[in-house]
Amino acid sequence: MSARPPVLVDIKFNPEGVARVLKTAFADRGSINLADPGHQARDLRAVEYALLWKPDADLFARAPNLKVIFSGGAGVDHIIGMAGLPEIPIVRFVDRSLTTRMSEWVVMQCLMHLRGQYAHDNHQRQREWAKLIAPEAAEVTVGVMGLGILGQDAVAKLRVMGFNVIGWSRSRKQIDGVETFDASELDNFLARTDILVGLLPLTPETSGFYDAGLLAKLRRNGALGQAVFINAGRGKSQVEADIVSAIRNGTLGGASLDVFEAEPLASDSPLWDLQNVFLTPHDAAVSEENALFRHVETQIARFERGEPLQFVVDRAAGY
Ligand code: NDP
Ligand code: OXD
Repeated sequence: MSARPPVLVDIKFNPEGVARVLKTAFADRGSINLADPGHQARDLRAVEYALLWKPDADLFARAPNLKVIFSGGAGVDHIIGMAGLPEIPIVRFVDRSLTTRMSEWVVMQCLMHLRGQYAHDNHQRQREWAKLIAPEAAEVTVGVMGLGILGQDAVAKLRVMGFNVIGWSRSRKQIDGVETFDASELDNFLARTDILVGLLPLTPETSGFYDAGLLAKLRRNGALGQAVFINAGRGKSQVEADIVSAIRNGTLGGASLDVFEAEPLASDSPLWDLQNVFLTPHDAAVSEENALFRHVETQIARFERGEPLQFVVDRAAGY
């Protein structure tokens, strides 16, 4: 039996972690890691499987015989639209560890806004003993946009904390105890939402979506007395100039952003200095390498046994 071609890995994150875990991954076929200078000039023509995160622009020209593309993350906007993208399945990363991490981040941000954590941090720096009386979670409605793998898990965990949770997605979902809205009911959904949580993929429809017009439709007379915007989907879905204005003019009382129009966020962005705004560097839910490579191994094994791949992207929808 001829040797199996190695798996091509072109991942632009955590190069040390990727190199370390690759030593033991894909034991039956090996790998070509394009982050390794010794591999960069390798002939990729025989390669059948590629695991990619923000791949080089010429990758598909160099690897013309791919059978399946694996995304190094849950999102695929870094691949969709690339020149020369072949008409083959694209499998995104879906994994318990990633989902759990995202829900931890979402619940933490909602609780920080609920409990006035920004004000508490300031008081601590000033050595001030200042009690804050927060509403109960049940008095606050969190509206989750995107009810996919991540959105549905976040909804469940926000409910455990006692929040009133509602959800919005392209097609309506049935979730016990949660009022759901479809794409045509956007304004109703926004008018009921005190804290908006964005967990949408980046597609042509969601590009520049969180703008001044949308933020102005959020409820501002709820228990928090202000609307809050939280986004961990994709930064290009938000108009940062509008978020800055909305915070400054009181349309928003606070925000939490993990993703940005351009990453890393420029050091002169006004976002860094805004009151009641929490920023994290796109690490709400990182792809852990062991889990990622295991997932790719599992999917390759399924594919080679003739079973359907899981988590295949709908190319027409773009996610
Ligand atoms: P899924 O594909 O499982 O879910 C996407 C959800 O968004 C679906 O409910 C879908 O609706 C909805 N949606 C898509 N387009 C629209 C639209 N135009 N209008 C209304 N709803 C829409 O994705 P995941 O939950 O796994 O991940 C979501 C995103 O989170 C990723 O694409 C990625 O961008 C981001 N992400 C960010 C990370 C971070 O660390 N910050 C980590 C991982 C992911 P429907 O159900 O009807 O199809
Ligand atoms: C992802 C991400 O899409 O990390 O997985 O943003």
